[in-house]
Amino acid sequence: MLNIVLFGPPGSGKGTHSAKLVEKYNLVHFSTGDILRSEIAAQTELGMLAKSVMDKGELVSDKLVIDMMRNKISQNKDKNGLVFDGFPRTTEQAAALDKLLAENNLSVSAMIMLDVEREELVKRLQKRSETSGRADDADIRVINNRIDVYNRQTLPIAEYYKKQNKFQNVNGMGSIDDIFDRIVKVIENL
Ligand code: B4P
Repeated sequence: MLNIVLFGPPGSGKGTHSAKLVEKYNLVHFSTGDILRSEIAAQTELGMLAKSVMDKGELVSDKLVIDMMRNKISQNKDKNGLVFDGFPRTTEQAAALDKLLAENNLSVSAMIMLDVEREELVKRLQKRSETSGRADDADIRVINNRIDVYNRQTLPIAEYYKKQNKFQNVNGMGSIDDIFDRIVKVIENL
């Protein structure tokens, strides 16, 4: 199975390239951001807990996110592969993902990091706010906080995957097609 962790700051193109990977390799897509937003839309207890945290650009609790992913993984262990978009976001989540996969005799094939300059991230998210209806895209202070939270809490995971020899850095600047070609090249060389 091809199990890819697509990694990078908010606005780096994780959602965009996950969709393309799903199409090319017939993978199952897990976006914790999308799952949380659908819980909010359905006004579930989980959604209510997550909403205020997400609106501020902070991270939802590890326990909540890990519990949410447990069933999803076991229900899809016989597919072609999985693409994780926006998960893990903390070292604790990275360790939990390894454990959840191992329980199903699976493992991460590679962690692919999309490297994008801060100025470009802000530009993309502000542009998306025109159509996304996302509160966390609409306020420049929240955008900046999301990037700071990423640098503080999420970026350290790169070391976790480097130690496992699974870390792959991809230049995330340029056109979507060029970036996707770079990602495919990494996967074909695994
Ligand atoms: P997410 O939904 O994951 O949002 P994100 O980090 O902003 O990334 P996203 O996938 O949306 O952006 P993308 O890079 O694809 O998370 C939202 C919130 O949920 C978090 O802040 C947190 O509160 C919570 N959450 C989610 N997962 C969690 C977890 N595991 N633990 C705790 N909390 C969690 O793309 C952005 C835009 O750029 C798009 O509009 C796209 O069209 C554009 N774009 C992409 N590539 C481009 C390119 N090359 N050129 C121009 N534009 C491009």
